[in-house]
Amino acid sequence: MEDVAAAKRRAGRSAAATVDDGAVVGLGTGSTAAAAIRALGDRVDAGLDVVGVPTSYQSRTVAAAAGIPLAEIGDRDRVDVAIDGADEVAGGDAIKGGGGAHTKEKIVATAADRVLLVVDERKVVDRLTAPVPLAVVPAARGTVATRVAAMGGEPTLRAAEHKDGPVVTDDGNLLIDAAFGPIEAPATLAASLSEVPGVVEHGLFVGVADELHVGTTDAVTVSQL
Ligand code: A5P
Repeated sequence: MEDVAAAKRRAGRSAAATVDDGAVVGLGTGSTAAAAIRALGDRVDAGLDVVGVPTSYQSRTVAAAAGIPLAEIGDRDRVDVAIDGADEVAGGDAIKGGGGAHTKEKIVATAADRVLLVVDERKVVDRLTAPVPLAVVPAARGTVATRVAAMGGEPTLRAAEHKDGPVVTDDGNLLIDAAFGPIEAPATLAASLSEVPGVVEHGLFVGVADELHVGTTDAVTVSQL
């Protein structure tokens, strides 16, 4: 586990090192994005001038503790660079939303000139296979589950771990994890999921990322996507 944590820190530091002075930086959610945020905070301590745009309660908290000046995406129309983690990455596509923050993560990433994904090597796969998180309006939880099943998926309402009942996102939505097995055509599935009434956002990020920073136990590899 310590190896994985070190790999995440390496990926985070690598992405944070590319941020230019004066940049507006989208701050992703999750443990690897948090490593990047802390590394960016170290650069702010050393004099870097940036504004961070958080994607969740968690990233706002980590960034504030790291001393990064913050703005809200609702007050911005663009971002210079977004740094975020992923649950799986295959080529230029990713599945996000393991932390339930993919709606705001997608808003921020698609407003960014450059999107850097930071992952440890376990996340890199040949084909996306993980369940696709869906942020769902609470009243649509039944109808969305039915539509997912009709599309050949297996829907699971995400249960909270330290609360009875479901996870409720920062935006007040529920999460349905939709398992489709290996995804042959991510863009086609993404388009279909976007059409389901009550789905606020799905966790397929198709062609959104520009650069991938993969941390291993002793190195980082950076590739253009
Ligand atoms: C948050 O909703 C997610 O998109 C995360 O970015 C993703 O789950 C990766 O998190 P870890 O870096 O903690 O694995």
